[in-house]
Amino acid sequence: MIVIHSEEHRLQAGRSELNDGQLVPCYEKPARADIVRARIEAVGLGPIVEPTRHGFAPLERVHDAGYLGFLRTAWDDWVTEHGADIDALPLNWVAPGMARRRVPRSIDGRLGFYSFDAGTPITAGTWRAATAAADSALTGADHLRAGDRSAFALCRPPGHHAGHAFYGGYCFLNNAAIAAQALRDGGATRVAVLDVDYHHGNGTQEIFWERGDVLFVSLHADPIDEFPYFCGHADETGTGAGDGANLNLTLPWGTDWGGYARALETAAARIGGFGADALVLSLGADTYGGDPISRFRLLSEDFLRMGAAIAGIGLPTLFVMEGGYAVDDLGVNVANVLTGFLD
Ligand code: SP5
Ligand code: ZN
Repeated sequence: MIVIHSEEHRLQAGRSELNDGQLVPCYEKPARADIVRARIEAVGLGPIVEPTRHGFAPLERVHDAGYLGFLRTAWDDWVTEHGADIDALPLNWVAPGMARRRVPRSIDGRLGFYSFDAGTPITAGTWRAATAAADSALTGADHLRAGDRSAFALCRPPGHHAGHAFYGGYCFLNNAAIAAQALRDGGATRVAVLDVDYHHGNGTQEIFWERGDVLFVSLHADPIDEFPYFCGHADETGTGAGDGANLNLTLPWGTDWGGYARALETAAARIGGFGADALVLSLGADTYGGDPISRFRLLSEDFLRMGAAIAGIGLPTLFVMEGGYAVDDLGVNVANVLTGFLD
């Protein structure tokens, strides 16, 4: 399996995120991608190549032009206002009933306008790291279009919480959605996205909410208890042309492989009935029992079973890296999914 990865990921190295009422060191850090890459090399999964640059156009197929413009200059605008010694974090958001008609001029106002949490710092290298990750996903999509059965985009920062015009959840550009759209634009009639990250892929859901040509299926911790809290419920099924093309399979805290495997069978059956030409797999390994911010109980060996179950869907598959914060075990867990898929 070809692996696409850029060293530019390390340009995103935020200092702190707001968690439990305090600023704590970012869970989403460069060591995550380094350990995954090291394990992939150790098991000889396949060649590791640099992404090719795809430019702005495929980003604009998924994201709002104003949002992309904001993201590109946000750090410089922040530095002008606050200096370069502090990462950019938002401090206020709109509530229901408050007007949201105009984009603020102030960088603080725009950070709040385009975000949904205080866990996702913008730094000097955020734009370059995020675009390199999107280019990795797009390069993976190119390989599927050329006939590969699978590819792994080792993206960092992750993407599935980023929507058409918002960032959050450590995500800025929705790498999986950008790749899924590129597959459609490259000739695939229907594309399925399966999201196995512990957290609901709210950005991907939002982007394809009214689309009948892209099926979104997500297995995640029930948002009644867990981030991102405000969406990901089972009764969210899409609207308009997308009515019925969104499936949320919510699972309780404490879920182990038994409960997870049953939901994965349901997901596979739905994808099988959709008639997709390709599958984009949002691969978070924060379902692991050792994850510091999550509450499922998968074991490292369960990720082999997960990979085999994904292979059973029988579609050309682009894996796109999302979350997973138990850094020491992340390489093994991610590589297990990929080797489980190939075996
Ligand atoms: C890509 C991805 O996995 N993003 C996840 C973002 C989650 N951010 C919020 C984490 C809140 C964790 N709270 C845990 C409290 C432990 N005491
Ligand atoms: Zn996650």
